[in-house]
Amino acid sequence: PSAIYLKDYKVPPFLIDKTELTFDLDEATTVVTSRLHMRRNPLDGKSNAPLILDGGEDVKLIGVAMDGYALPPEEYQLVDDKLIITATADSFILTCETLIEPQNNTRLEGLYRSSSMFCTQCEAEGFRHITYYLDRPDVMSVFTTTIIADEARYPVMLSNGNEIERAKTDEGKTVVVWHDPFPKPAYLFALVAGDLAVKNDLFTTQSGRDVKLQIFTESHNIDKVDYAMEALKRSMRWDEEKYGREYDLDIFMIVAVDDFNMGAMENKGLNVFNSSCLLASPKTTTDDAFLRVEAVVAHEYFHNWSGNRVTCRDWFQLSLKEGFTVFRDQSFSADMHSATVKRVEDVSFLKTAQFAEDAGPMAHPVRPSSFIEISNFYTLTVYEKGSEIVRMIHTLLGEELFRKGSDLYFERHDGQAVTCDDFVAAMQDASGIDLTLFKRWYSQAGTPIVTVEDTYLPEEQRYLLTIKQETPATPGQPTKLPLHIPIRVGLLNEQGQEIQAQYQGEHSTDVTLLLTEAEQTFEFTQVSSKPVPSLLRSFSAPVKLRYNYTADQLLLLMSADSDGFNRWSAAQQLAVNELTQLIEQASSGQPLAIESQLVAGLRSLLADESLDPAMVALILALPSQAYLSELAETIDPLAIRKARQFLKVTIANALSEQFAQTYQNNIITSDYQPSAQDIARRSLKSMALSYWSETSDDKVKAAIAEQFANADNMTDQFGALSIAVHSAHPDAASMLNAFYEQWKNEPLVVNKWLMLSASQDADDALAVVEGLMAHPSFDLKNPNKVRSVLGGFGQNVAGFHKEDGSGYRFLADQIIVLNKRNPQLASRLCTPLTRWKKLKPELSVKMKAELERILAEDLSKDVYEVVSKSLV
Ligand code: B3K
Ligand code: ZN
Repeated sequence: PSAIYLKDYKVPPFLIDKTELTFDLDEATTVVTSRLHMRRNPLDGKSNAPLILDGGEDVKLIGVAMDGYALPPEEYQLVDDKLIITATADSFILTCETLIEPQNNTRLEGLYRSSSMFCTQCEAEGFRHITYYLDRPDVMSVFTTTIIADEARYPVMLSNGNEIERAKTDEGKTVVVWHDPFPKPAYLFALVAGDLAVKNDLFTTQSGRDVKLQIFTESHNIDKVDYAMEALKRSMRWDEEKYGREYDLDIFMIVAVDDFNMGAMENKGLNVFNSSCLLASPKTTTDDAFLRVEAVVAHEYFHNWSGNRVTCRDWFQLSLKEGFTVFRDQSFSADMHSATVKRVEDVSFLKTAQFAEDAGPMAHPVRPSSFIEISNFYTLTVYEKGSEIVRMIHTLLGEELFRKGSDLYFERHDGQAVTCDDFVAAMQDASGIDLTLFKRWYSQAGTPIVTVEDTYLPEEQRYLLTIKQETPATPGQPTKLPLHIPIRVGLLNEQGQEIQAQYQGEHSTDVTLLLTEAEQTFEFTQVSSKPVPSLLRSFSAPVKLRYNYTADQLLLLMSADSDGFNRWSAAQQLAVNELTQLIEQASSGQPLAIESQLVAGLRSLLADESLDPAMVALILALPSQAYLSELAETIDPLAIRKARQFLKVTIANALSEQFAQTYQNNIITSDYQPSAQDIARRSLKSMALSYWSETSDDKVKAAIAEQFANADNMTDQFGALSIAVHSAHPDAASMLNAFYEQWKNEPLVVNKWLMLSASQDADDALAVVEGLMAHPSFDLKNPNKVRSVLGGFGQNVAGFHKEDGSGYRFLADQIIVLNKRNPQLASRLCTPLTRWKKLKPELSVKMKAELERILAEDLSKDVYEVVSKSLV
């Protein structure tokens, strides 16, 4: 397989003004007929370029005609899944008839079956598995879709836009015609047919238009869509208020499907969702999952403008729509709940997972310059770091100018397929702020390391911050240039009060320093006492900050910083410092011992009743195994686990009574609500229980069992179960069984059971996981199930990282099995193996050997790209 490059971009030689599709759906073969109204692209300039249409090995061509003339075989060629026609007029109608077999489509790209329905997934290049087409985002066309099916089995037949016709064929089949007036690329096409239940609602837009809202699911799930419907309406209102964006069609539909490769898809007017990101009910859904449903509904809805009305010119520009839309959904969730909590969660995820990606063999810029398989570039870098870039623009411009910039962007490019440069240009033109240097963030991979040193000059009352930046080399980018980095800073005195210093002639307690060079010194004046700097407030840039804080300074920031984010950040740093010592001890076989300063900080934290319980819970959460692995020079998984466990037990024993009390104080007696306040209290309650479970207090075992048995909601029930499993509660095994028996008819709950079961610490962990894959509830065709078991196993530190390499071998075996069946899923599963270079040598060689074994197989492009790049 070979790479394609951004620098080779050329405009399409042909355009498709109108696309008319007819699907004759059937269990055995589906016939797709397309009528494409095509013409040569005037911007291409060449008058004789051949017409080259994209197809797939699973698409069987029956016939092709031009302006009604059926082309004989010598007038076209089929080469490498492409249909090539050499002689064409300047404008013509191309008709193609193809046969596909959705029931055999295990890749879940193109048209496929999930349970008893037909559904589609076309982004990025799935449409070519339906029919021959110019399957690229800069070819935008007006679609009319005719669906023919047996109404008894497929009473619901949906596509993009509005339903314009419904009739019967002579054979008694039903024909439904949909028309979408907005030109769109093929990746936004969707079709769904099935026997589905629907929930209807209505939204009145700011200009007074009524939009019909519909959510479709299999009938047994229709009682779980109310929350998503409300979230949709909140999203629609928010986009009007925050961005001035109104919905544009008369109908907006969402369909839930069980077999789906990712979270959801923003097809125009017809979003298709993984049921795990749509269905929610108190008894079956945890708080986290409620919040995720709300965020994903919002994200897909927001794409209607950032993605659909203005789309990407080519797939290298993916972050144009994804980074911006993630920023939009993060801001929405922040407005709906607590902004600080949301920021901490997002940053914690970024620093754990995106930083690891950016430091590994698959590191790439937010706008990659090449790829082998685009599906591999739906990454944390494109999404999450992409969102951080938009957030930095927001920080540099301020709320008002940012809005002017987004207004200009939507107005200027409505109906177009554009680039990340176009986005930045609109922001720059609307604000007058020069973003030329800033654009390096799009093209340079790797996480910058920002090192801060300070000097206080008491006689002159001056305070100097010297800040250096350096970005480590990444694959293909050995040298790096300085970036434009906004660093929000506040200064605290030794009592923890904010210092009103002068910076550039102005008094402020919170300034944004603009770092643009490799090294710069920033000067504050009228600084009356030696400050403790609060650096990178709200995580104003996606960088690794280095400043030698003392434990006392961190304790001060943790208890007194006016920036809530930095209070969390200080606690994390303190915990990281202590864990680093412990990890070293564990790695070198010493007995573990620590004089923990963190304990004192956490004691006052638990005593402070003015704090948001959700923030207290976040501050109590020790840096994760994954985050500590990211920070480590060399990863010793078991040493990290041991160190975390040791610190957790130390804290638990020191504060045992406080945890017991905090647990009691946060029991909610009223009915379950997924509201910010209640979610916050449940999260603190669960955190307290988790610490408390590490003590020898004999009351805690009963508390866990009682919460498990009597919970009226999944958050509490599953919370108790997880704590029981991870603290080796004597009833853990019977609780796991009871949980399965109770929920075996709810696949999304069974997934949680699979994940937890796969993650449990046991001598025979691998056998347990193999057992799960043979369990009647498991299904290799269902990506959620595969991810639950293998994802759970990935968190099973002792099982996955077993010295004999059996954990790695097992994962590699699964990747090999899935490689051909579902390349996208298989490729995602490779991620843990791509970290082999950082593992301690004994494990590293074993992991590498598994990658080599995979590489020796006949691989899909997806898996080939990740595995071969990881071995370089
Ligand atoms: N745009 C889709 C992702 C499609 C992934 C294709 N491999 C979902 C989203 O980001 O909203
Ligand atoms: Zn998206």
